[in-house]
Amino acid sequence: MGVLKRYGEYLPVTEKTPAVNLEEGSTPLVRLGRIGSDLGIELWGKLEGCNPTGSFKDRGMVLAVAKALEDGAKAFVCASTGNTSASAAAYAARVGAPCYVLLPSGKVAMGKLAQSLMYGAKVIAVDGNFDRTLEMAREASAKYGFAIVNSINPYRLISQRTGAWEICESLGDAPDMHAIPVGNAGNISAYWAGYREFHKRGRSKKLPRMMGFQAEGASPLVTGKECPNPETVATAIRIGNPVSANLAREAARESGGEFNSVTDAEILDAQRVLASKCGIFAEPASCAPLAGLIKLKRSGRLPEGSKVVMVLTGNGLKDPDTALSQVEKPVSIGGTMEDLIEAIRL
Ligand code: AN7
Repeated sequence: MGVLKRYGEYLPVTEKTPAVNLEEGSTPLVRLGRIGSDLGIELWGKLEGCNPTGSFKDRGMVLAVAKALEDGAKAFVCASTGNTSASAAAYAARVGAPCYVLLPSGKVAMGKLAQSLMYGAKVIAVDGNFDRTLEMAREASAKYGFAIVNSINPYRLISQRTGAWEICESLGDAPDMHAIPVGNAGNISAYWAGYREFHKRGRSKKLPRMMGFQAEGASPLVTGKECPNPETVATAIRIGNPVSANLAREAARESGGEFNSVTDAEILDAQRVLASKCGIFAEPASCAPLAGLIKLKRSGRLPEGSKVVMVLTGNGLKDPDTALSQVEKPVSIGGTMEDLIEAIRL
Protein backbone atom coordinates (compact mmCIF):
# COMPACT_ATOMS: atom_id res chain seq x y z
CA MET A 1 0.00 0.00 0.00
CA GLY A 2 3.05 2.32 0.08
CA VAL A 3 4.69 3.71 3.22
CA LEU A 4 2.64 6.92 3.38
CA LYS A 5 -0.50 4.85 3.69
CA ARG A 6 0.87 2.04 5.84
CA TYR A 7 2.53 4.37 8.36
CA GLY A 8 0.67 7.64 7.75
CA GLU A 9 -0.27 7.96 11.43
CA TYR A 10 3.43 8.03 12.43
CA LEU A 11 4.57 10.30 9.58
CA PRO A 12 4.04 14.03 8.97
CA VAL A 13 1.31 13.34 6.42
CA THR A 14 -1.74 15.65 6.38
CA GLU A 15 -4.82 15.88 4.19
CA LYS A 16 -2.85 18.41 2.12
CA THR A 17 0.03 15.99 1.44
CA PRO A 18 -0.24 14.52 -2.09
CA ALA A 19 -0.73 10.74 -1.92
CA VAL A 20 2.47 9.81 -3.78
CA ASN A 21 2.83 6.05 -4.03
CA LEU A 22 4.86 3.48 -5.92
CA GLU A 23 3.99 0.66 -3.49
CA GLU A 24 7.36 1.10 -1.80
CA GLY A 25 8.17 -0.55 1.53
CA SER A 26 6.62 -3.75 2.96
CA THR A 27 9.73 -5.57 1.76
CA PRO A 28 10.39 -9.22 2.64
CA LEU A 29 12.28 -10.14 5.81
CA VAL A 30 13.89 -13.48 4.99
CA ARG A 31 15.49 -15.97 7.38
CA LEU A 32 19.02 -16.73 6.16
CA GLY A 33 19.27 -20.15 7.76
CA ARG A 34 22.37 -21.58 6.12
CA ILE A 35 24.60 -18.56 6.68
CA GLY A 36 23.08 -18.00 10.11
CA SER A 37 23.99 -21.49 11.27
CA ASP A 38 27.54 -21.07 9.92
CA LEU A 39 27.79 -17.92 12.04
CA GLY A 40 26.02 -19.39 15.08
CA ILE A 41 23.29 -16.74 15.01
CA GLU A 42 19.65 -16.30 13.95
CA LEU A 43 20.18 -14.23 10.82
CA TRP A 44 17.55 -12.31 8.86
CA GLY A 45 17.86 -10.23 5.69
CA LYS A 46 15.59 -7.27 4.93
CA LEU A 47 15.29 -7.31 1.15
CA GLU A 48 15.28 -3.61 0.32
CA GLY A 49 16.19 -4.48 -3.26
CA CYS A 50 12.51 -5.41 -3.64
CA ASN A 51 11.50 -1.74 -3.52
CA PRO A 52 10.17 -0.25 -6.78
CA THR A 53 13.52 1.22 -7.86
CA GLY A 54 15.52 -1.60 -6.28
CA SER A 55 16.85 0.10 -3.15
CA PHE A 56 15.82 1.41 0.28
CA LYS A 57 15.91 4.98 -1.01
CA ASP A 58 12.25 4.77 -2.09
CA ARG A 59 11.08 4.73 1.55
CA GLY A 60 12.39 8.23 2.16
CA MET A 61 12.02 9.60 -1.35
CA VAL A 62 8.25 9.16 -1.39
CA LEU A 63 7.80 11.47 1.61
CA ALA A 64 10.49 13.95 0.49
CA VAL A 65 8.78 14.31 -2.89
CA ALA A 66 5.26 14.47 -1.43
CA LYS A 67 6.20 17.18 1.10
CA ALA A 68 8.13 19.18 -1.51
CA LEU A 69 5.05 19.16 -3.76
CA GLU A 70 2.89 20.17 -0.81
CA ASP A 71 5.24 23.14 -0.34
CA GLY A 72 4.95 24.11 -4.01
CA ALA A 73 8.21 22.68 -5.42
CA LYS A 74 8.35 22.53 -9.20
CA ALA A 75 11.61 20.61 -9.70
CA PHE A 76 13.97 18.31 -7.82
CA VAL A 77 17.73 18.01 -7.52
CA CYS A 78 20.03 15.48 -5.88
CA ALA A 79 23.60 14.28 -5.78
CA SER A 80 24.05 10.55 -5.73
CA THR A 81 26.28 7.51 -5.86
CA GLY A 82 23.41 6.05 -7.93
CA ASN A 83 20.50 4.81 -5.87
CA THR A 84 19.23 8.16 -4.61
CA SER A 85 19.23 9.43 -8.18
CA ALA A 86 17.33 6.39 -9.47
CA SER A 87 14.72 6.85 -6.76
CA ALA A 88 14.46 10.64 -7.14
CA ALA A 89 14.13 10.29 -10.91
CA ALA A 90 11.37 7.71 -10.55
CA TYR A 91 9.28 9.70 -8.06
CA ALA A 92 9.80 12.92 -10.04
CA ALA A 93 8.52 11.08 -13.12
CA ARG A 94 5.61 9.77 -11.08
CA VAL A 95 4.52 13.30 -10.14
CA GLY A 96 5.44 14.85 -13.50
CA ALA A 97 8.23 17.15 -12.31
CA PRO A 98 11.73 17.64 -13.73
CA CYS A 99 14.65 16.15 -11.82
CA TYR A 100 18.33 17.04 -12.03
CA VAL A 101 20.78 14.42 -10.81
CA LEU A 102 24.50 14.97 -10.21
CA LEU A 103 26.67 11.86 -10.30
CA PRO A 104 30.39 11.29 -9.74
CA SER A 105 31.54 10.66 -13.30
CA GLY A 106 32.41 7.02 -14.10
CA LYS A 107 31.68 5.82 -10.55
CA VAL A 108 28.01 4.89 -10.76
CA ALA A 109 26.90 1.30 -11.42
CA MET A 110 25.40 0.77 -14.87
CA GLY A 111 21.91 -0.25 -13.76
CA LYS A 112 21.50 2.87 -11.65
CA LEU A 113 22.61 5.10 -14.50
CA ALA A 114 20.19 3.36 -16.86
CA GLN A 115 17.36 3.88 -14.38
CA SER A 116 17.92 7.62 -13.94
CA LEU A 117 18.12 8.14 -17.71
CA MET A 118 15.09 5.96 -18.40
CA TYR A 119 12.93 7.76 -15.82
CA GLY A 120 13.74 10.93 -17.75
CA ALA A 121 15.95 12.80 -15.31
CA LYS A 122 18.52 15.31 -16.51
CA VAL A 123 21.67 13.35 -15.64
CA ILE A 124 24.86 15.35 -15.09
CA ALA A 125 28.18 13.52 -14.62
CA VAL A 126 30.52 15.62 -12.48
CA ASP A 127 34.30 15.35 -12.54
CA GLY A 128 34.55 14.87 -8.78
CA ASN A 129 33.53 12.49 -6.02
CA PHE A 130 30.13 12.20 -4.32
CA ASP A 131 31.01 14.68 -1.60
CA ARG A 132 31.69 17.35 -4.26
CA THR A 133 28.49 16.57 -6.17
CA LEU A 134 26.53 17.08 -2.95
CA GLU A 135 28.04 20.52 -2.43
CA MET A 136 27.09 21.43 -5.99
CA ALA A 137 23.55 20.06 -5.60
CA ARG A 138 23.08 22.18 -2.46
CA GLU A 139 24.21 25.27 -4.35
CA ALA A 140 21.95 24.50 -7.30
CA SER A 141 19.04 24.02 -4.92
CA ALA A 142 19.65 27.44 -3.37
CA LYS A 143 20.21 29.13 -6.73
CA TYR A 144 17.24 27.70 -8.64
CA GLY A 145 14.82 26.85 -5.85
CA PHE A 146 14.84 23.13 -6.72
CA ALA A 147 13.80 20.89 -3.85
CA ILE A 148 16.87 18.94 -2.74
CA VAL A 149 16.04 15.31 -2.00
CA ASN A 150 19.33 14.10 -0.55
CA SER A 151 19.17 12.96 3.06
CA ILE A 152 19.84 16.53 4.21
CA ASN A 153 16.13 16.79 3.40
CA PRO A 154 14.67 15.83 6.81
CA TYR A 155 11.71 13.95 5.31
CA ARG A 156 14.05 11.35 3.85
CA LEU A 157 15.24 10.07 7.22
CA ILE A 158 11.83 10.50 8.85
CA SER A 159 10.29 8.13 6.34
CA GLN A 160 13.25 5.73 6.26
CA ARG A 161 12.33 4.87 9.88
CA THR A 162 9.57 2.71 8.37
CA GLY A 163 12.15 -0.02 7.71
CA ALA A 164 12.71 -0.46 11.46
CA TRP A 165 8.96 -0.52 12.12
CA GLU A 166 8.43 -3.26 9.55
CA ILE A 167 11.21 -5.35 11.14
CA CYS A 168 9.65 -4.97 14.61
CA GLU A 169 6.23 -5.91 13.26
CA SER A 170 7.59 -8.95 11.39
CA LEU A 171 9.66 -10.30 14.30
CA GLY A 172 7.28 -9.19 17.06
CA ASP A 173 10.16 -7.22 18.58
CA ALA A 174 13.42 -5.54 17.60
CA PRO A 175 16.40 -7.85 16.94
CA ASP A 176 19.47 -8.01 19.23
CA MET A 177 21.70 -6.59 16.55
CA HIS A 178 21.04 -4.49 13.46
CA ALA A 179 23.76 -4.68 10.78
CA ILE A 180 23.77 -2.06 8.03
CA PRO A 181 26.09 -0.56 5.41
CA VAL A 182 27.10 3.05 6.03
CA GLY A 183 27.85 5.63 3.36
CA ASN A 184 26.36 9.04 4.01
CA ALA A 185 25.19 7.58 7.34
CA GLY A 186 21.52 8.50 6.93
CA ASN A 187 20.03 5.03 6.97
CA ILE A 188 21.68 3.86 10.19
CA SER A 189 20.48 7.08 11.83
CA ALA A 190 16.95 6.59 10.50
CA TYR A 191 16.77 2.96 11.64
CA TRP A 192 17.95 3.91 15.13
CA ALA A 193 15.32 6.66 15.32
CA GLY A 194 12.74 4.15 14.11
CA TYR A 195 13.64 1.52 16.71
CA ARG A 196 13.60 4.13 19.48
CA GLU A 197 10.23 5.48 18.33
CA PHE A 198 8.60 2.02 18.37
CA HIS A 199 10.17 1.28 21.75
CA LYS A 200 8.83 4.55 23.17
CA ARG A 201 5.35 3.74 21.87
CA GLY A 202 5.48 0.32 23.50
CA ARG A 203 5.44 -1.46 20.14
CA SER A 204 8.75 -3.24 20.90
CA LYS A 205 10.59 -4.30 24.07
CA LYS A 206 14.19 -4.43 22.91
CA LEU A 207 16.55 -1.94 21.33
CA PRO A 208 19.16 -3.43 18.99
CA ARG A 209 22.89 -2.74 18.94
CA MET A 210 23.47 -0.68 15.79
CA MET A 211 26.38 -2.15 13.85
CA GLY A 212 27.54 0.00 10.92
CA PHE A 213 29.86 -1.36 8.23
CA GLN A 214 31.96 0.70 5.85
CA ALA A 215 34.35 -0.20 3.04
CA GLU A 216 37.96 0.12 4.15
CA GLY A 217 38.76 2.71 1.44
CA ALA A 218 35.83 4.90 2.53
CA SER A 219 35.62 4.45 6.28
CA PRO A 220 35.62 7.87 7.98
CA LEU A 221 33.41 6.62 10.83
CA VAL A 222 35.88 3.85 11.61
CA THR A 223 39.06 5.90 11.34
CA GLY A 224 37.49 8.98 12.93
CA LYS A 225 38.66 11.29 10.18
CA GLU A 226 37.28 12.55 6.89
CA CYS A 227 38.44 10.59 3.86
CA PRO A 228 39.29 13.02 1.01
CA ASN A 229 39.69 10.35 -1.69
CA PRO A 230 37.23 7.55 -0.98
CA GLU A 231 37.70 4.41 -3.09
CA THR A 232 35.83 1.09 -3.06
CA VAL A 233 34.25 -1.42 -5.42
CA ALA A 234 31.04 -0.78 -3.45
CA THR A 235 30.41 2.50 -5.29
CA ALA A 236 27.13 3.13 -3.42
CA ILE A 237 29.12 3.80 -0.24
CA ARG A 238 32.10 5.54 -1.85
CA ILE A 239 31.63 8.57 0.44
CA GLY A 240 34.35 10.31 2.44
CA ASN A 241 32.49 12.93 4.46
CA PRO A 242 29.11 11.56 5.63
CA VAL A 243 26.41 14.18 6.13
CA SER A 244 24.82 12.31 9.04
CA ALA A 245 28.09 11.32 10.74
CA ASN A 246 27.09 12.80 14.09
CA LEU A 247 23.67 11.15 14.17
CA ALA A 248 25.28 7.84 13.23
CA ARG A 249 27.90 8.10 15.98
CA GLU A 250 25.11 8.84 18.42
CA ALA A 251 23.21 5.76 17.22
CA ALA A 252 26.23 3.53 17.74
CA ARG A 253 27.03 5.02 21.14
CA GLU A 254 23.51 5.00 22.54
CA SER A 255 22.83 1.47 21.36
CA GLY A 256 26.13 -0.09 22.41
CA GLY A 257 26.97 -0.66 18.77
CA GLU A 258 30.04 0.13 16.72
CA PHE A 259 31.49 0.78 13.26
CA ASN A 260 33.75 -1.66 11.49
CA SER A 261 35.34 -1.70 8.06
CA VAL A 262 35.72 -4.51 5.56
CA THR A 263 37.93 -4.81 2.50
CA ASP A 264 36.65 -4.90 -1.07
CA ALA A 265 37.72 -8.56 -1.30
CA GLU A 266 35.68 -9.38 1.83
CA ILE A 267 32.66 -7.54 0.40
CA LEU A 268 32.82 -9.45 -2.89
CA ASP A 269 33.25 -12.79 -1.07
CA ALA A 270 30.20 -12.01 1.06
CA GLN A 271 28.23 -11.10 -2.08
CA ARG A 272 28.96 -14.53 -3.57
CA VAL A 273 28.16 -16.32 -0.30
CA LEU A 274 24.81 -14.54 0.00
CA ALA A 275 23.86 -15.34 -3.59
CA SER A 276 25.08 -18.92 -3.68
CA LYS A 277 23.94 -19.99 -0.19
CA CYS A 278 20.70 -18.04 0.12
CA GLY A 279 19.54 -17.20 -3.40
CA ILE A 280 19.73 -13.47 -2.72
CA PHE A 281 21.59 -11.19 -5.11
CA ALA A 282 22.42 -7.91 -3.40
CA GLU A 283 24.68 -5.14 -4.64
CA PRO A 284 28.23 -4.92 -3.23
CA ALA A 285 27.53 -2.14 -0.69
CA SER A 286 24.67 -4.20 0.73
CA CYS A 287 27.07 -7.06 1.41
CA ALA A 288 29.41 -5.07 3.68
CA PRO A 289 27.38 -6.10 6.77
CA LEU A 290 27.66 -9.80 5.97
CA ALA A 291 31.39 -9.39 5.36
CA GLY A 292 31.56 -7.65 8.73
CA LEU A 293 29.57 -10.32 10.58
CA ILE A 294 31.89 -13.00 9.17
CA LYS A 295 34.84 -10.95 10.42
CA LEU A 296 33.30 -10.47 13.87
CA LYS A 297 32.64 -14.21 14.09
CA ARG A 298 36.28 -14.97 13.24
CA SER A 299 37.51 -12.66 15.97
CA GLY A 300 35.07 -14.20 18.50
CA ARG A 301 33.03 -11.01 18.82
CA LEU A 302 29.69 -12.25 17.49
CA PRO A 303 27.55 -13.40 20.43
CA GLU A 304 26.32 -16.98 19.88
CA GLY A 305 22.60 -17.30 19.28
CA SER A 306 21.88 -13.60 18.84
CA LYS A 307 19.10 -12.46 16.56
CA VAL A 308 20.61 -10.30 13.82
CA VAL A 309 18.90 -8.38 11.01
CA MET A 310 20.97 -7.25 8.03
CA VAL A 311 19.59 -4.61 5.72
CA LEU A 312 20.26 -5.70 2.14
CA THR A 313 19.96 -2.16 0.88
CA GLY A 314 20.11 -2.58 -2.91
CA ASN A 315 19.45 -5.13 -5.63
CA GLY A 316 22.41 -6.97 -7.18
CA LEU A 317 21.03 -6.35 -10.68
CA LYS A 318 22.02 -2.71 -10.37
CA ASP A 319 25.70 -3.57 -10.78
CA PRO A 320 26.06 -6.46 -13.22
CA ASP A 321 29.60 -5.42 -14.22
CA THR A 322 31.03 -5.99 -10.75
CA ALA A 323 29.20 -9.30 -10.43
CA LEU A 324 30.38 -10.57 -13.82
CA SER A 325 33.97 -9.69 -13.02
CA GLN A 326 33.78 -12.08 -10.03
CA VAL A 327 32.38 -15.23 -11.58
CA GLU A 328 33.36 -17.74 -14.24
CA LYS A 329 32.14 -17.15 -17.78
CA PRO A 330 29.25 -19.31 -19.05
CA VAL A 331 30.28 -22.54 -20.81
CA SER A 332 29.88 -22.04 -24.58
CA ILE A 333 28.98 -25.07 -26.68
CA GLY A 334 27.74 -25.97 -30.15
CA GLY A 335 24.12 -26.82 -30.83
CA THR A 336 24.25 -30.62 -30.62
CA MET A 337 23.20 -32.93 -27.77
CA GLU A 338 26.73 -34.38 -27.82
CA ASP A 339 28.05 -30.89 -27.02
CA LEU A 340 25.57 -30.60 -24.17
CA ILE A 341 26.38 -34.04 -22.77
CA GLU A 342 30.04 -33.13 -22.87
CA ALA A 343 29.36 -29.80 -21.08
CA ILE A 344 27.27 -31.38 -18.32
CA ARG A 345 29.97 -33.97 -17.70
CA LEU A 346 32.58 -31.25 -17.18
C1 AN7 B 1 22.78 0.22 -1.74
O1 AN7 B 1 22.48 6.84 -3.63
O2 AN7 B 1 24.34 7.71 -0.88
O3 AN7 B 1 24.54 5.49 4.85
O4 AN7 B 1 23.58 8.66 -3.28
O5 AN7 B 1 22.91 2.98 -2.26
O6 AN7 B 1 22.20 6.17 4.26
O7 AN7 B 1 24.11 6.79 2.78
C2 AN7 B 1 23.54 5.56 -1.44
C3 AN7 B 1 23.82 4.93 -0.27
C4 AN7 B 1 23.91 1.65 1.44
C5 AN7 B 1 24.43 3.87 2.31
N1 AN7 B 1 23.54 0.78 0.49
O8 AN7 B 1 23.34 4.46 2.97
C6 AN7 B 1 23.24 7.52 -2.94
C7 AN7 B 1 23.76 6.97 -1.67
C8 AN7 B 1 23.20 1.23 -0.74
C9 AN7 B 1 23.26 2.59 -1.03
C10 AN7 B 1 23.99 3.00 1.20
C11 AN7 B 1 23.68 3.50 -0.05
P1 AN7 B 1 23.55 5.81 3.76
